[in-house]
Amino acid sequence: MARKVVLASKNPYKVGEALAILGDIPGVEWLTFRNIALPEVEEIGETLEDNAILKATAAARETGLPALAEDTGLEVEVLGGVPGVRSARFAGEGKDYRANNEKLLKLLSGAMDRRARFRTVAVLALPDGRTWMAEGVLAGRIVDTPRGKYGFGYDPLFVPNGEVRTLAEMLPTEKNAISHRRRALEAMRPILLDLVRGALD
Ligand code: ITT
Repeated sequence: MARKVVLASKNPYKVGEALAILGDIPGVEWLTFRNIALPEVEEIGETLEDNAILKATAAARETGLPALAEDTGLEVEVLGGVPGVRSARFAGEGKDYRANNEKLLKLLSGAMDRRARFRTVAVLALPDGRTWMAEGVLAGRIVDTPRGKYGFGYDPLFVPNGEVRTLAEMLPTEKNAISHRRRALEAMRPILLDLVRGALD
């Protein structure tokens, strides 16, 4: 019988990417916000690590099932790591991607140093309180004007190192092959395989 694992994110873009990355694990039945009620979690942590733990442990506790959550931030070098843990509400509450991008471009106008990185911290939590954590980083730079129609959030502004296209100009399969999210979630694969074969019971 397949093991149910909760994907504890309310962001449909993130859920789509996570399923494209980990959806192939045999023996795991993923439950998402579409078919299970997720707890309201205030993301009050000061770090991505804190918020990922808050989301995963709350979901595992409330559902009684293993839960995987992640928190992601865009860390801009010249801004000292901002927006970082505040990436979702950079321009205020409401997660308006366009307003966030405009605010970032304004802060960076005239800046020569455009280096930035996406950082994802993933946490798998079991209902008994055990947790596992992994990080994934994608380094790149911020362009002057948004480009591309794929992805979400800051993707139209971010060009990974070694690329000329923004993440939003890359096909979803191309983004998912190299992304911060892929790197963090892929590190969870061995633990999920252990879970499926009963090694964590
Ligand atoms: P959950 O907490 O429910 O998972 P969320 O959207 O609140 O969803 P985060 O707290 O991790 O997720 O917010 C991170 C924000 O950073 C998100 O709203 C986007 O603006 C941005 N972001 C995250 N991953 C991204 C990616 O792969 N590409 C571009 N922007 C991203």
